[in-house]
Amino acid sequence: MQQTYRFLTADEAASYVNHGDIVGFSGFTPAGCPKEVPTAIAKRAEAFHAEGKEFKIGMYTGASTGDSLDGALARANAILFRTPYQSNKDLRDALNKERAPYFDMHLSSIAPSLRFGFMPKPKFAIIEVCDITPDGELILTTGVGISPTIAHLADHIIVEWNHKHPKALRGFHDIFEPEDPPHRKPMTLLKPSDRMGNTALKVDPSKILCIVETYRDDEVGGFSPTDEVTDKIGQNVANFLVEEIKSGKIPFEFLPIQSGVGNIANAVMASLGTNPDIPTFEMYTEVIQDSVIGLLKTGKIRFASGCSLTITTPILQEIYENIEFYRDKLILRPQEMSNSPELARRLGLITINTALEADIFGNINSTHVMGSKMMNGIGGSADFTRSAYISIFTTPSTAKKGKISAIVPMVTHVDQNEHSVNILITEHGVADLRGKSPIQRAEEIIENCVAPEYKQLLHDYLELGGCCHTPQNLSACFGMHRQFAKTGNMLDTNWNDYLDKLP
Ligand code: 0RQ
Repeated sequence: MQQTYRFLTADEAASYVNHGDIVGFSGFTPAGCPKEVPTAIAKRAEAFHAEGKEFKIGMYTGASTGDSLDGALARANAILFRTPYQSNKDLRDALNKERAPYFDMHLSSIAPSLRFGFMPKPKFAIIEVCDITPDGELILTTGVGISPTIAHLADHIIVEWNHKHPKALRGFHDIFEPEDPPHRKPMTLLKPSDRMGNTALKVDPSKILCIVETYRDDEVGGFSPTDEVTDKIGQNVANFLVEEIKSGKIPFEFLPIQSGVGNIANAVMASLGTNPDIPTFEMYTEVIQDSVIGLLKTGKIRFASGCSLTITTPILQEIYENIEFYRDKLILRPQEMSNSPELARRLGLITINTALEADIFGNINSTHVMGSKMMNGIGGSADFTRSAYISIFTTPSTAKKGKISAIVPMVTHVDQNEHSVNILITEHGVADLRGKSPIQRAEEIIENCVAPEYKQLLHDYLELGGCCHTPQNLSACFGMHRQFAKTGNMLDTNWNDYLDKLP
């Protein structure tokens, strides 16, 4: 079917969205997210609120988004609910103050949960494209996210045609949506560069409500320069992998790498890139950051499969100027594929993600500061960790100028548990948790990963006389956190203050 589309302004498109509507947004991280219509919806919400009327929408995204989406809607107090990962300061503030009900989900689970009817289906899908055909072929931009599923489930599709992205992006995507059980077939990829889907997202053109044209950069922030700590963490990761190859635990031809987001992840990739003993490699990951592009250019990375090009504007511009160089080196897929546990296990991924805190027994908290305050969300870390060939977590050994130890007796929130975490790495060294009992893991972590000034405190904790296989002391296990709340410094902890005074 050939369709003649209506071109509207962002405000005109937003006028179709009403209080209580549920909206799915394209993209993954700020890459590939719509920018004009979400801001116009936020303006509409503010106008309704000024008249004393309610206006809030339910929001599904791929992961975090840009400020003109999450930031604008959070500031407008226009969020009925929001899932999954987020990293916008104003949204974080809103959800921690309970102004924006938020639930955190594994990124691979959003699209199937919508199809299964576990969550209400979206009425609108707002999708950024770099091209569209009259028969409903959408060429996505830098992030795929949950676009295939929201486009297929929504009643109406609003297209943001962003001319900043070249039409030549056609060919960089591998768009596939699996059948649901009991009709599910295997995802057939055997290596990161295999394909199984289409280059375009095919939708029913009669569902396209309108097109809003724009010319806007992705809102990807820059990275802090690496510092002594992140450099050391990166080197420790690289050296660990080199030793694993030498010992034959990782095959000599190496395995695909998954790496999370943020400053530490960027530093880890830089170290893998410069270590001469790390062979050339491929990535099967969710977020392709600036550092990966540098390594594609040097040839250290041969191929990168991801869900998004979360790339700063100057580097993205450079990609677009040399787009043919990247055509056989990059691929973007829906997060149901990029984060598929089935594929992570089959491809044998080495997964590298970041913790806010870890405990001495190997449990990881990546999301909740002091057990309560949501940072960003679990993202794809568990999609990969549980199915990895080797799962690695990295963290600086301390935070807040040494007043917080990132390694504590018991994490205040569990995102990954001791059964899934193989390796913990800080700037001080590597704890190999494989094949060790809880007490052996605790000794390995304290010896190799904990900051020197916290070692005795944690050794003493192990001696407190907690019972049994995992010797937690239930009176004292949060003593370091409670001490931070009291004096602002975990180093002041005296275990005697936290033991029950039993008769
Ligand atoms: O706060 O900026 O106020 O100083 O936490 O810490 O060191 O800048 O770390 O940018 O690499 O982010 C886990 C949040 C790390 C991220 C997390 C404070 C610290 C600082 C941030 P300030 P850094 P990064 C990929 C896969 C989710 C799981 C994952 C993340 C701020 O990597 O969201 O990997 N991961 N998913 O001072 C209190 C502690 C602390 C602490 C650090 N123990 N207690 N505050 N901080 N440790 C994501 C996707 O799937 C899209």
